[in-house]
Amino acid sequence: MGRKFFVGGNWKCNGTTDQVDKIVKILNEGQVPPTDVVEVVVSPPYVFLPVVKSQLRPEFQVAAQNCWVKKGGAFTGEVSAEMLANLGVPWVILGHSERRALLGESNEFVGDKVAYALSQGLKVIACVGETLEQREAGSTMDVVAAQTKAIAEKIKDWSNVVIAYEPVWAIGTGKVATPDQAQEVHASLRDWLKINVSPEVADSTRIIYGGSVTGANCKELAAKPDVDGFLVGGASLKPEFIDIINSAT
Ligand code: G2H
Repeated sequence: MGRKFFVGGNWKCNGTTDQVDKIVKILNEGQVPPTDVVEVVVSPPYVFLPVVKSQLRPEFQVAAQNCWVKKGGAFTGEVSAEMLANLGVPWVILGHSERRALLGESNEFVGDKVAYALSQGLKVIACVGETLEQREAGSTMDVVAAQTKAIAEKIKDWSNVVIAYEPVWAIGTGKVATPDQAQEVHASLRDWLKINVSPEVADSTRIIYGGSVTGANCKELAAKPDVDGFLVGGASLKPEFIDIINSAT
């Protein structure tokens, strides 16, 4: 299989310059496995990207938490994929459920964003996931498949895409999915890719889990065959993020 473990830290809308210094220090001093074992990407708010990129240990990369859907121009308040590429920011998180829910980003809009970011040379962490209502209605896989399909319709090359499965009910709630719940969706998503994209893409695309991942629950989740890493929110601001990186081994 050979899918390298991937750990992303999504800082969301958090941090002051002092806090950023502290987090970077923790990241830089932590003992972690080598880069052939785990890929680590941290995602500070836009304003801190240049400073974090310049101070972070070289084997860790940075990601933006969003970017505009097309070429920059008269779009007040937006940041374009070209700008991120120009700053040497290699990754971007797109389609996070907080943006889907709070800012009304549709599946199609997220698909367009993923395609445009890839076209500008960025790598994408594309987020999918169902709400509690959708899970209880038995439509988890329909929802996740529709979100993935909207991306699949817009892109051909999946080599620079990581899919983050983040059940909305588990995000920031302390209610982590059980390892079996995560494995079930990851395996179904991989099957979906096999049938609808290609067996090669299904085999090589990393599907990571996000939603209340901590130092305490990461090991069991990481042991599941289709869990290829994590997208971590709250715990990525704390020293336990180093433990989560170490769950790669
Ligand atoms: C899910 C996750 C990071 P948290 O959004 O993307 O956040 O770990 O705080 O649930």
